Amino acid sequence: MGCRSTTFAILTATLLLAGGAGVARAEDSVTVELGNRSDGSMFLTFDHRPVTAGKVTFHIKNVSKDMEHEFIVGRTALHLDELPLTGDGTQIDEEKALSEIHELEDLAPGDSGTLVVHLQPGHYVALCNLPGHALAGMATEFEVVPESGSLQTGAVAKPGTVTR
Ligand SMILES: [Cu+2]
Repeated sequence: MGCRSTTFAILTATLLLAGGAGVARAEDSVTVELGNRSDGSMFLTFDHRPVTAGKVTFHIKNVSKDMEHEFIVGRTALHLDELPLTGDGTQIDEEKALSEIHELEDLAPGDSGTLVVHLQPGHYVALCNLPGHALAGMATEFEVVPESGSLQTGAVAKPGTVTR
């Protein structure tokens, strides 16, 4: 009996330590490129995925020479091809499609910007929602996963879904 309660006490202490460290350390940084090509196609790329939950800094560069873009991140249970469109069919209906929306608007050609957010584990999309841009390729989906080694459960990452 005495032995069991000692084991329990050690386990509890370990859980507390791991939890505390996870909260303090979780930090990820994602480099994002926004752009468009001469054939009319457009892109929004991440340098890595999945993204680690916690504080996430997006370093966003509009590499276009001739077009303004924007960067929007939102949480959704839907995949890219399931996102509802606005009435005229040129934009994602952000209000209907996304929750926890963060955005960096009005990035002129060649400009860079930073967006710092706190993300919970889950499924997210990132897009440029200027008319026609998401449908031309400026949308991607990604998973936010608990920090490896953390003891959070219940948000198991799905296999990475990569759309570029
Ligand atoms: Cu755009």
